[in-house]
Amino acid sequence: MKPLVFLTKIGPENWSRSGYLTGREKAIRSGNVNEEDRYSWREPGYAIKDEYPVSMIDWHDARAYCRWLSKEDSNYYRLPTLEEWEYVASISVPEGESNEDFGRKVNFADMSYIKWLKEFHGKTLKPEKGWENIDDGFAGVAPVGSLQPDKMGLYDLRGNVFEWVDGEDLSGDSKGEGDELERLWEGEIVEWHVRRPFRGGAYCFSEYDSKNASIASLTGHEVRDYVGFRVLCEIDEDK
Ligand SMILES: [Ca+2]
Repeated sequence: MKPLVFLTKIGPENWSRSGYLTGREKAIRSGNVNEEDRYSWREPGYAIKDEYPVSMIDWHDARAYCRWLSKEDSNYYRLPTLEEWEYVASISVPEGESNEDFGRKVNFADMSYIKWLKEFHGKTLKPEKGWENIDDGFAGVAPVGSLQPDKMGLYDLRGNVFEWVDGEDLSGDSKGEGDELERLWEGEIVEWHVRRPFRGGAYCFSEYDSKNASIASLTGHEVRDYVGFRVLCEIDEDK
């Protein structure tokens, strides 16, 4: 079996090197989007920095990036499977860890976010008991590597932005809205209606989601400003 390495979350600089036009960008260029769909990875709704994790990338975009990267390099890159991601996540947070230690590693909707929500949106969100003093200083997305690594040495596996994983979300009604036809998209057949999973929590979700590495899903062409991805490298030792 080839050694597998979880790489860090992909950032805008990595992404832009691929020269790949995302599904959302194509839709914007065609002029066929609603006002609320005008956001893309270049303008997710906040000013991006190279150190941020990229977001507003759909599941098929993320896979296309992996294919591009595999051609650029002697190793093979892909999204982690759900099982691989779960296995790593199960080791990454030690049992009995204090809220303070967890807060040093994970960017979730802690006090920074709660204060920002109050100041800019007038919304009151009460922290859960025991989490009132947890504040990483990031109300929104944090540069990758700002916080401490987990037990596996990984940054942001939980929190900051969710991560796409390979597979289907079979937990509920797997039929999403939208085009149900299969289409050829960037070299692969796409079933648009199949819901694709992402995991791990995000800067705007509670500590519960990051603690539990929550799973959610979107259809393969949907994007969110709190969903990004990391790639898994299969190292070819023969090369
Ligand atoms: Ca935060």
